[in-house]
Amino acid sequence: MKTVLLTGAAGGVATLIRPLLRAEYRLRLSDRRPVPDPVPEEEVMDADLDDMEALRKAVAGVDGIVHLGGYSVEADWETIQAANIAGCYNLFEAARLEGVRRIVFASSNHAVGFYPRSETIGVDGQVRPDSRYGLSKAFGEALGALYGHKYGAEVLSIRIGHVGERPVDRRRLAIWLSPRDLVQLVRIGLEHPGIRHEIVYGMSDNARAWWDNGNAFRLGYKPQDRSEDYAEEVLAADDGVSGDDRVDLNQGGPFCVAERI
Ligand code: 15L
Repeated sequence: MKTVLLTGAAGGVATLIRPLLRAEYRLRLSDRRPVPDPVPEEEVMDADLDDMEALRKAVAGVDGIVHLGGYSVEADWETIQAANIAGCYNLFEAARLEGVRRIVFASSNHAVGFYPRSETIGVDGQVRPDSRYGLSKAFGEALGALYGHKYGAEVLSIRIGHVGERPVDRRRLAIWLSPRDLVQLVRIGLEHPGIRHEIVYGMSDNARAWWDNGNAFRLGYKPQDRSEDYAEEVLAADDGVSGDDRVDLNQGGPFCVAERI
């Protein structure tokens, strides 16, 4: 069994996928916060993303890293800069110094949130961040490209939509990602041979999608879950109208106007 470091292990996304991942991988969990309910097969190693020494220890000896750590919504620059810019750099650098090549980076749809919902986008266009948070995710993707092409890392950046057991509102019908579909993408990132840096969209089989996920399909992704199965219920509960076109017409939704979320 390969050993995989999961950063941000105390967060919501990690908590949803840990039970599925540990069926396939020996997990090492790190976070600055206490990790809830570790099981005996999971190894917990506290590591703050600003502590290189702790990060190198957390990274040493693993076969791959799933980097979910950092700040996961919009915030002031100091917070984003420390957690998602410097923190992400430190993680990639610790991996390089410890000889760990495989990194799955949790990017976000907010790296491209200012594309209109009327447009279907792939992964080759310009980034169009909708927030400081989205900007930091674009930075993380660029780090993946740098470390892949310059230092021989093998990086998959997943532009995650919204991970949950089910889509929770109209916008999320387009961008929902089930936990087991995320695990499938993570597996591709950890196992697919011959990648340098690839970007895919983290979404399930969503009929209302704004993203062309051809690159994920090329790498073997076959999503198992469909947001349309929940559409009737979701649409009845949410008309998707906030009254602000920047929110309602852009892919990033509320991140397009928020200073903090
Ligand atoms: C994200 O990137 C956030 O981490 C998550 O909390 C959701 O808000 C999601 O985007 C979204 O766009 O719904």
